[in-house]
Amino acid sequence: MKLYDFKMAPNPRRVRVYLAEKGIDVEMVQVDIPAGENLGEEFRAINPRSVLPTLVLDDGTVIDESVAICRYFEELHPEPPLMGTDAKSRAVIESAQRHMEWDGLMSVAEAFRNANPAFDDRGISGSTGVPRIPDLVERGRASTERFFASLNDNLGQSTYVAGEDYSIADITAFCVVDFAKWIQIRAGDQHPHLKRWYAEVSARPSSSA
Ligand SMILES: N[C@@H](CCC(=O)N[C@@H](CS)C(=O)NCC(=O)O)C(=O)O
Repeated sequence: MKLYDFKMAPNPRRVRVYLAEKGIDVEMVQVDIPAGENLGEEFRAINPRSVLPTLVLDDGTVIDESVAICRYFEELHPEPPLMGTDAKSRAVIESAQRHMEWDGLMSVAEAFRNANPAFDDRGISGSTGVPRIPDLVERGRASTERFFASLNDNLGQSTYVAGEDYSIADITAFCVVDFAKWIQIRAGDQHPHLKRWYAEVSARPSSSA
């Protein structure tokens, strides 16, 4: 089994943090996104979508969505549970994790990619042919600010993003909050609950994965 990874990118980081929380070791192969290695022939033969992370199982099966990769390991290594333990907790955690992804990760990515000339012909991750739209930068920044406010409210109601237990929703949120530093958006005094939570999750050993 091999996990194609890129240390600097937020989606691969979600999977690395998840694996660290579980104590699972997987062989990793670095694919340099800024250098365009994910767009080269060699990686495209493995994954024509050109995205990371990509997990390749020993039988050749390719899984290239972060949460699907985590789901695969969750089934094989249920302890400690990071995706819920029964119908209700699984649904609540999945819902919260999607909020972190759609409202948070996509917003930061929109502001980051559309501001960066390196992505001129790669406005959306994956292969080329999708123009960057600089006008979307402000929209991405506004929706990131909205996300920070709503995450702060969420964390005013519960210890963790999806309730009283640490879960994959916290992993996505943590990676989003760090990714937002790339667009110079950080938690401030108006986000006391977010700051309390961030201090705790960033002290976990998995945060350096
Ligand atoms: N929905 C995918 C998104 C994967 C994704 O967009 N990965 C980025 C890195 S964070 C990527 O591979 N980008 C390649 C590129 O921009 O060329 C997931 O959750 O894993």
